Amino acid sequence: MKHPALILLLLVLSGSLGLAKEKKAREQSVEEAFKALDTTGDSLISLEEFLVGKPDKEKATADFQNADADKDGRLTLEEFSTTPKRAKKERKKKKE
Ligand SMILES: [Ca+2]
Repeated sequence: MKHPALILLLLVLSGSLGLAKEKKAREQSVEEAFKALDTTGDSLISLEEFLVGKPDKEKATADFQNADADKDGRLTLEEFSTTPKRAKKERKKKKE
């Protein structure tokens, strides 16, 4: 005999576990994308590395320059992973 309440609880629990996993997976995939781009393995992405496999070099160069917060011509994992947030903020600023 099954207990509906228990099943519901299990569903809720597995749902929130799934969300936590998803968040972790997202963080991991950013790190993985970073590592995939970092062909020299120095934990920095140069513009040259960043452009590998990007069909639109002009747009990719602009993205790179947006992400390069300290303008040293290389992206750290931090700069790389915070890019979407900052880009969103800048778009908002332009609208105002
Ligand atoms: Ca930089």
